Amino acid sequence: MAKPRVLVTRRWPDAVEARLAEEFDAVFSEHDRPLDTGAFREAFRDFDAVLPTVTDRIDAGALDVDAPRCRILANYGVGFSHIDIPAASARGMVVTNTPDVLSECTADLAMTLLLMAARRAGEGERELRAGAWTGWRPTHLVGTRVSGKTLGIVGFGRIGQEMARRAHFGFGMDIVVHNRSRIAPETLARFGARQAESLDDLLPRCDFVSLHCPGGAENRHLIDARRLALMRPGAFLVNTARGEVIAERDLAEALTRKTIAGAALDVFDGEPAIAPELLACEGLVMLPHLGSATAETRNDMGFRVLDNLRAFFEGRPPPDRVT
Ligand code: 8YV
Repeated sequence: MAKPRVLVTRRWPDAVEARLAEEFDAVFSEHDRPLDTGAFREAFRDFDAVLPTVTDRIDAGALDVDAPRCRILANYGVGFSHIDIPAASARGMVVTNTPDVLSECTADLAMTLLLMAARRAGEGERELRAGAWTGWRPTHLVGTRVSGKTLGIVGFGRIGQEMARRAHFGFGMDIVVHNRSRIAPETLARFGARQAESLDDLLPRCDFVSLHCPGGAENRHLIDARRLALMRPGAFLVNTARGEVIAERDLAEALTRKTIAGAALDVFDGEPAIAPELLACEGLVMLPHLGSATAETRNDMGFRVLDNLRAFFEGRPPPDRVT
């Protein structure tokens, strides 16, 4: 039997590409750039599987293909708000993702961002590299203590729980969570956490707020001017989830007016373009979507995609089906 024809839209780690090439008739992106609508339509006609990433916007237009050959979109990443799931389902395509394997590294990065913002690490490094450091003094780049403070976690899935573990056991933080469904008391107890009645109830109680909810239409601008105004004046906001969860203009305004103390972002609405308002915020910490960017995790994500493909083409249910 011919091997399934598989399109990999970006370059993946060598070990994963080698395995894909062994097990499938795999075609790897020539240019390592996001595909456009036309390229996707062609791919859905020519391939049995397409393996996209967060940079591939697969909307109803891209999926507007009669009788596509493609039967599975095996996404390299846990978030899938870049794929129009109902449109993919209507074309008979299964969608899978890569949960679990990136939870720890993404939580590590969220903790890094939280610490960088609180301790003004980005400002300090920029000052030093600019040759502007004049030496130690008691009032120089004084930040905010992290240990023992209250952390609000928005979205208490796998990544949110790993964040809670780090913050509670590593930094003695008090954890409050907001989640769209009720979290079992024994799960909360594992992280010394309690669940807030609502997001509006959580925000005023926290010194730090870290976002770990999905993106997409349902959470677009979940953090807007009204909710930023509910945060404490000394509070910090951290986002390793999706850029669209924050109304970026409102955040820039809150930072400029100092109605909150700071923020740290790994994801942006419309990335890789960064809103000029954000770039103008001197104390804002920004990283280029590095949440899962470790060699170990990027390999594990790839092998997780392989598990899903193998199961699908052997007629078994793919373990990480999202539809
Ligand atoms: C991934 C992410 O690296 O998995 C996700 O949802 O945000 C990132 O950490 C990226 O999405 C790869 O597609």
